[in-house]
Amino acid sequence: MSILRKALTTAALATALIATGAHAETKRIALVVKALGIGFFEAANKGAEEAAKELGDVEIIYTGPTDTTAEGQIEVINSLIAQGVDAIAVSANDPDALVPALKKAMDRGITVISWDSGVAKDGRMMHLNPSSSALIGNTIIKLAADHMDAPGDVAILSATSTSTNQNTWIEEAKKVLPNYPNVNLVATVYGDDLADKSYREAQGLIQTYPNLKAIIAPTTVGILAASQAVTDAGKIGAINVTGLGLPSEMAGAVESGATISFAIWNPIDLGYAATMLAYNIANGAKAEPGAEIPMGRMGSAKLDDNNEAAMSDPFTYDKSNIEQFKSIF
Ligand code: RAM
Repeated sequence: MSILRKALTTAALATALIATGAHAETKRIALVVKALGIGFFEAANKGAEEAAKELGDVEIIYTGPTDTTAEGQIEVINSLIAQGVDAIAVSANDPDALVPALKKAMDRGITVISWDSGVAKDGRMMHLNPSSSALIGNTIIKLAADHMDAPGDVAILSATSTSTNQNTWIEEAKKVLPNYPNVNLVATVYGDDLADKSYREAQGLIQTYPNLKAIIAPTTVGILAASQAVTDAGKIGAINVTGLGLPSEMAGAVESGATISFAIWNPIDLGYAATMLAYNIANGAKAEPGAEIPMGRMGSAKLDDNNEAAMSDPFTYDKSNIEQFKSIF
């Protein structure tokens, strides 16, 4: 080929790429969250954007329904399929209800993973847990027990009744109850990760159980609402609110004493890791038992027999360290 011909061919190719927007190589990864407006997921999105910046050829589509329903997520997923995104990384409001829509996505060649709150095996290629579920279950009970010097009533304020992650953690928490004789679990109620419903459910617990010593909310929305309800009821010091929260949202509750301590993993890291996994699988990494899929600065995810992996351990926050973390997430 003459030099002139080659130059022309290259120019023609460049023109063609510009004509298609030169986006042929860019991966569009949708981060589908339980609902918009939840600080935990906004922090995860920061991590997803960080991963996209590092990778250079990724566009993040941060999306989800306005409330925490499976129906809302199915609509979102169908629209992502219509848009022809490259990957969907979902935190599910229900383990089973999303499966048909996600199967359809996979049939069309879209990479599908779940993270945070899982989808049943048939509906995703892999699932990224934030930590070991057994460890989280034990942690939330221990957080309550550590501040009880006598037996007392304890209640759980969860997210939705179909939420995969909270249901798994509660199941694990119940298994370790015999190790914590002071914890008398009296009820589990659901605030649906809505601030007002969670607040009302916490108020209901305070009224129904006069000997309540702790409320465990394994949800960032629930723990914040419960600490507010305990504060408004004048019960600081009598009822300790604990569970999983964000330092940025819980600093006031720790300061007032409504919450002595709580735990969480880094949600920015979780969004970052989920994005890295979706990207690598979309680019050909095989999600199969035993595989180790890279997650950038978070190391790699080693898949178990269910194609699941865990990111890192939760960390406990209290008066001694919350100031340091409240500006981060
Ligand atoms: C809420 C959501 C999320 C959960 C955290 C702890 O933000 O329910 O799924 O992981 O709490």
